[in-house]
Amino acid sequence: MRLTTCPLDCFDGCSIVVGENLKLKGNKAHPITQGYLCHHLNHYHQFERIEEPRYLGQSISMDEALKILVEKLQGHAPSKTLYFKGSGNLGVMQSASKRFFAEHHAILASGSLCDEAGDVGICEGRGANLALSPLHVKEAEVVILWGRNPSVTNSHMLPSLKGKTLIVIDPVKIELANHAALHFSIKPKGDLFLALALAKALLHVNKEDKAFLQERTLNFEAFREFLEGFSQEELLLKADVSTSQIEQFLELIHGKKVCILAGVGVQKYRFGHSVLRSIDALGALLGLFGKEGCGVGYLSNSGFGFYAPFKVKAQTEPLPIVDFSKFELVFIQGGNPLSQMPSTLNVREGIEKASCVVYFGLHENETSQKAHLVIPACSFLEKEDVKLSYGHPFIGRMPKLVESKMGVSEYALTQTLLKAFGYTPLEEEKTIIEVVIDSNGVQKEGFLISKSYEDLPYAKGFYTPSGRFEFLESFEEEPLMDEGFYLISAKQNRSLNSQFITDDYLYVPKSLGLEQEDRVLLSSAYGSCEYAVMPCEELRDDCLLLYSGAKNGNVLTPHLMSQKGECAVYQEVKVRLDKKK
Ligand SMILES: Nc1nc2c(c(=O)[nH]1)N[C@H]1C(S)=C(S)[C@@H](COP(=O)(O)OP(=O)(O)OC[C@H]3O[C@@H](n4cnc5c(=O)[nH]c(N)nc54)[C@H](O)[C@@H]3O)O[C@H]1N2
Ligand SMILES: Nc1nc2c(c(=O)[nH]1)N[C@H]1C(S)=C(S)[C@@H](COP(=O)(O)OP(=O)(O)OC[C@H]3O[C@@H](n4cnc5c(=O)[nH]c(N)nc54)[C@H](O)[C@@H]3O)O[C@H]1N2
Ligand code: SF4
Ligand SMILES: [Mo]
Repeated sequence: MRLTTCPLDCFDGCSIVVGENLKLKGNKAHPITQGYLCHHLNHYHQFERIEEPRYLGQSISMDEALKILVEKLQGHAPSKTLYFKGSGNLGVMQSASKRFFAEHHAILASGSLCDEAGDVGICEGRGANLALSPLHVKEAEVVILWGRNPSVTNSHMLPSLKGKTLIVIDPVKIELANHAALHFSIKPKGDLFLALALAKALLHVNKEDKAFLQERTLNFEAFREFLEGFSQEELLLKADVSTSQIEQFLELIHGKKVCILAGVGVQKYRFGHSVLRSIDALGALLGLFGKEGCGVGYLSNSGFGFYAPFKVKAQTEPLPIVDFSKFELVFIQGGNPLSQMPSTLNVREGIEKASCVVYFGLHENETSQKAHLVIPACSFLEKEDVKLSYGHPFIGRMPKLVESKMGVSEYALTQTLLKAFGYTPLEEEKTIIEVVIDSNGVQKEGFLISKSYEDLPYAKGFYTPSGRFEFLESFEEEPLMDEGFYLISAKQNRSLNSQFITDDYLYVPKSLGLEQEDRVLLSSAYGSCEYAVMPCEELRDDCLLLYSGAKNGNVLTPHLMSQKGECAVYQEVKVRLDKKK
């Protein structure tokens, strides 16, 4: 039996049995995968790959492509060369190429389009961001889905939600809201205020976990004073939640084992780090950390505790707002910035100014279409790698199972560049992988897991300098001034961001009276664009929704990044809608 691991950007890090003709099946023996995969991997071989390298639209050989890449790197100053990596494949070896670009003194795009703002907030309070795996959540009695949509983004969590009391906090009535005991149809960007309102209400009825606060937190009294600075009315108004809903919430969780599962939805705003910190503060008041069946989980730091073989020192530019026009040579690996970065018009203008754009990826997309040099990558079945998951502690080996007929691996491309420039070559790839695994891996019940999870997360202490949980004591609010609708961006079942099958509709509330396929013009401070409409009942009246990966999904999103974490802030914007005649 040949085993590998799904490379995609997903909580589940599925273990895969590879059969004849590379047929992919979920590993039945794996505690998380439980024998099933999702749409992306079930149909993996149906999606067309880039089969040939090309330069200026002409097919060329791989040798020629790599030769041109070397010439371009020699012909442009390192300070005018940008390295940009997306999240098409989350294997550890994907970052090998960073080693070359750092040694070459090129500029590296840093930060993320994804979860970094929230990660900073969690690290401020807990010192490290550990996962709550489905095996942990299974022991809970109440699960709060806070801006996270497991039926789409984390399907291997679903078995652990069966029979639990669910509370959903989401401006969209997601599928699981139909099975929830309570759904806060929260106003977008209202989460920090809701978390503070719940904290105030909990203290008011004297239901906080006093022993936990005394023994395991640093600055509870300062947090209590900070809370006193807000009126409950004001907080509830900002979240658009009623007092009776708050009472219902407290009743549902009272005396129960509670897991809060937070997603990226809550932190697509400038103060995203503070939002996660406020949710964590509620978790700490309830004493949820370090206990069976309890906790607060987010997208964790998958590499926590492991040796990072490609950690480099380099000059950086923040990725979400990087100005491509400042560069002559742009190297893009495993990403599709022309679809996925915020503020597409800005991105397009910048990319069009660069004299050479290199796209190194698996599939054709908006970015490959604009690239001068296109280099096909190996798929995950065609190269050596290892996956550390952001949703559970299992380590997933990814051995090379077949020779590639068309692509080059990130490792091989990097070795070629290092050699051409006379830099020190990388160690053997299998050696690098074993060193990473050995640095923090341990066998448990027949599976390799991260040592950081031998005990329950945070059971032995927090990773802060004080060893205790640290509450937030301030935040900087930046209200959305513009009139108009909130524009929600969420994930969709059949796409993985812009990969696979995207859904291009603009979802609008039924109350607008629009019909399916009606055309509307949306405008924001960052651009305007026409969309075909799909009315839907699941949206608040003040919200519109475009799925991640939708055609023109980022024309209206802001050219901004989070206060901390160099993270994109897709929802820090309001948009105007005009019906086309
Ligand atoms: N099928 C599929 N799975 C995926 C992905 C995919 O594209 N497709 N992408 C992967 C990636 S890259 C990531 S980062 C994860 C993300 O996983 P999730 O965090 O689950 O993903 P999202 O759909 O972005 O956001 C979750 C929810 O947040 C809600 N939301 C939006 N704004 C707010 C708000 O202001 N407050 C609250 N409370 N909720 C809000 C949205 O309506 C949505 O239901 O999923 C991964 N898994
Ligand atoms: N409007 C809006 N925009 C968003 C989001 C949103 O919710 N709304 N979500 C954001 C989030 S959370 C994320 S994570 C980003 C993701 O944004 P990107 O990182 O750009 O992700 P994808 O669109 O999946 O594109 C990944 C590319 O990687 C390539 N690829 C796949 N496997 C490999 C490989 O093994 N090697 C190489 N070299 N290439 C490979 C594929 O061809 C694909 O084109 O999008 C962000 N953009
Ligand atoms: S659920 Fe996630 S990890 Fe599992 S096969 Fe699908 S994309 Fe891969
Ligand atoms: Mo993401």
